[in-house]
Amino acid sequence: MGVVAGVDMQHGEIRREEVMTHVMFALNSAREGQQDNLWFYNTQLHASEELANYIESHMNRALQHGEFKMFLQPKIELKTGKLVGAEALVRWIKADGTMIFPNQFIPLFEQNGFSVELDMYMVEQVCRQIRFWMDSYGVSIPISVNQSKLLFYQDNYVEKLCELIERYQVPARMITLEILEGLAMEDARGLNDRLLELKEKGFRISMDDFGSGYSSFNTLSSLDIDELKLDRGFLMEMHGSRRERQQLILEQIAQLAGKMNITTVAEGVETREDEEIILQAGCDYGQGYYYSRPIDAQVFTEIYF
Ligand code: G
Ligand code: MN
Repeated sequence: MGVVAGVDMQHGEIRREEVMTHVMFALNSAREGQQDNLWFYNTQLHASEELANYIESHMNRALQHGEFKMFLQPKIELKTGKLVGAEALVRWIKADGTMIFPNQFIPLFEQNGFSVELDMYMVEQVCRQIRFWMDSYGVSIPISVNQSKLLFYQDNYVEKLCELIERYQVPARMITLEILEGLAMEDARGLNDRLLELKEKGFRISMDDFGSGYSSFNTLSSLDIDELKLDRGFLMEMHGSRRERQQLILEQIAQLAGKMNITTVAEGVETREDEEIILQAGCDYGQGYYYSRPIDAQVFTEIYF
């Protein structure tokens, strides 16, 4: 099948070299996208390529210069309304104050392997924060941190984590490691061995975004996890004719988890009605905009400590 590339001239005066760049770009895109053999250069396509280039050529420097900031989002106990923990979420804030969104850089970092470094950096920030709270207020709350599946293929992963909690003198039980259930599909037994090792050291394990992809109850039976985070999709589907069924499913999952000594956290609680739904369903904790957006760690401290 032939490839036809064209240049959309609507963007005004384009110099000749630029036209060539755009044609080459359109050709490349056409070759990459098998399904579509007619491609026009468009500015959006170019912009996303440029952003990807920027991200990959600046990520190391950004890490060194502290441009990756830890934001915290509270986790609330539904029965009491009390703060019981927080989730650490990374934000890339450039020197000029503008932000690059996680959905723009995380997928790239998963591809180029940078997630390994960034995630360990975040664990370190979490340790620092817990230490700071303990020193300044005599109390602390546990923090959850997202862990890329790439980490589980690193031989020294557990050692590195232990080194960090040792350095900051933070009890392992104050740290919850959030993993995605997709990991279990690849090698459930290998993964569970790792999880058991981590649990033996005292870390808590949480399964993130449960119910979002090809979830399977097998993961629940084969993995020794402490917490289930129910994907916000559950709450998003909670309307109209689907509502009763969704409510039933949520209830059953919460009940099953409870019987397995697994706590449940509902994600994406945005309204009072959402909270009512998850409380009815028997979930233990809630997280979402209804309580707070992820906020700068310092602001979080001012509000909650
Ligand atoms: O995959 P994980 O659950 O770790 O991702 C959390 C993401 O969801 C964060 O980027 C956070 O900003 C976002 N988030 C947190 N609470 C809410 C919410 O109530 N509604 C929506 N739409 N997004 C949320
Ligand atoms: Mn998470």
